[in-house]
Amino acid sequence: MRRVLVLGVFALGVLVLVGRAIDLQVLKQDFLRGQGDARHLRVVTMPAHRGMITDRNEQPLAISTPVDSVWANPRDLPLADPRLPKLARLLDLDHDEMLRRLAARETREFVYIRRHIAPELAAQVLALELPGVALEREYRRYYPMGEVAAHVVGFTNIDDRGQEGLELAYDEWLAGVPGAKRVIKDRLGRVVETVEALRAPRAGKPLALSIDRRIQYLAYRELKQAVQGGGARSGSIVVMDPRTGEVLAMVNQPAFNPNTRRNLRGDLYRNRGVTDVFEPGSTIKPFTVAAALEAGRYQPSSQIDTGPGYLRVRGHTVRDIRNYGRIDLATLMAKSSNVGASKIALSLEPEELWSLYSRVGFGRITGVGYPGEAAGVMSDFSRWNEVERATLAFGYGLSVTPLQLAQAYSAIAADGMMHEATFLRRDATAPGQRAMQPETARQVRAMLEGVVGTDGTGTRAAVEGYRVAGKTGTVRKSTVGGYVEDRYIALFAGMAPASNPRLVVVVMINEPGREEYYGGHVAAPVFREVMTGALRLLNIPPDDLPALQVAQPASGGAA
Ligand code: 59J
Repeated sequence: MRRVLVLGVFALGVLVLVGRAIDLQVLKQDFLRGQGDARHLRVVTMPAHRGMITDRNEQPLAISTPVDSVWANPRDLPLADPRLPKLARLLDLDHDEMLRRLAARETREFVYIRRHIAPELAAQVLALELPGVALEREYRRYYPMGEVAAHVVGFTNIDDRGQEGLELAYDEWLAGVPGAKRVIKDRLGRVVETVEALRAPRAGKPLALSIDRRIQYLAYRELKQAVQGGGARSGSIVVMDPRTGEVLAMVNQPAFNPNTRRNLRGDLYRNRGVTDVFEPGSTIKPFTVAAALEAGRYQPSSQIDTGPGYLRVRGHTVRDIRNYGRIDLATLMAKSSNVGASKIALSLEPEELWSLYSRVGFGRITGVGYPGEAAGVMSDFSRWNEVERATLAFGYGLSVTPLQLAQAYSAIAADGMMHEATFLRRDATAPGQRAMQPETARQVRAMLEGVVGTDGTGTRAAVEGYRVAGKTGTVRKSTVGGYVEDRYIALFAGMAPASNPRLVVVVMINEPGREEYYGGHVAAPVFREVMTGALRLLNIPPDDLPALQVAQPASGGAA
């Protein structure tokens, strides 16, 4: 009985509410609307200016410029108004289509007709004096470097919110907070008077990136030429300051223009430098050798017998392209002996190798704060069998991003200190973490100079006047069925000036053309061009003056 009573009271309440709603929405609608028209008191939002993104020297990479958006209150706009076709023509819209949109939203009070038009055009729209048609001030994002910095910077959507890249990662910082004011509008929807400012817009903050736009452009140009000119599938370049971890340039191919985006596909706008992983192959050998030196059981002069050019490990064969016989660690590096690297790894405790790889950042994200960053894969040493220990030593069975590789090479460049990678300008030098002993880093660096020397695999990476240390890699790509014969990744990772490295450059070319696919042939020359230009742009003094003096008489004529 009690339940029936309670339900009855509820039902009555609902009935009353429904009745009131009908009363307001249907019966008194005209009255209320009339009241609204008479006062036309409205709260409008004031967009906040989105912070500018600049390179490290305050050069603009993303700027917000004021634009106008045309909107209508369909309740105030008679669709038969003879000025509507004119409006459609002005805004380059299909007249019938525009009417359909308005008719479909006739009960709303706010419908965009066309967004982001130039102020001059907006003035012509206003001059039509169409009832219920008004303008709204908005900001449009413009990217002065276009394609060149597109992957790093990312982009916003039409509502000025970050969608990709750093625009997304730092959206809150950049966006600011929109303001609000109470205004009186006339019948045309124009603001006649501001009654009160409820909240001033708080402008977004500017963001200074670590990128140097000159080096960014240089890397872009060289990569585009290498990938498009060489018929490669894709590619990435990372330029890093090893003393701070700052990314000075990051470019990818294919690319896209963030100012004219249409039918954007993920494979165009993906920032491969941080999202795509690959097996590092021989570019990992410096870290295998570093682990050996750190273990205390090897010296740079230690001899390793790589004969007869292959090594059988539990039914698996590790191969070199030639039989190098007994060689020291420098020769192992210069010739890139897989057998030598495997023998070293098998003589170490698995944890010793894992620990060094881990200290230089493999298997975990860099912390650069980029959306979608990949961590790569490195399994725990407790599960490594002998075959894995051997192949991990020359870069198979783990995966890395180009950014991780640059960060790891930076540890060799910075005498063993590793600084977390960043896309933001670092005004004070971060302390960094020790990845290896200073002596180890210097010894490995000396060996890497041999790679670029006359008998190494990386001679095409040499830069006149500078000592260059680096490593080539030619990696067969793996598929579900195993490693394939005809698809490769060509790599070069290196640093200069080797006596006191200021720059680390990683070049990754994915699936180069059929004829030329070795890292030493495809990636090393790109490294040389980028490194040469960047050293010059940063006024970094040469450290190989004897070579410079020999070169001068030849180019300068009689001395
Ligand atoms: C190679 C591999 C695949 C994976 C071999 C490249 C292995 C291997 C199973 C044959 C091309 C090729 C785990 S070679 O990077 O040794 O950069 O200038 O892809 O060996 O065992 O036709 N690099 N590359 N190996 N796999 N598995 C050399 C070397 C390297 C060079 C040249 C020639 C390979 C000097 C690679 C370079 O250092």
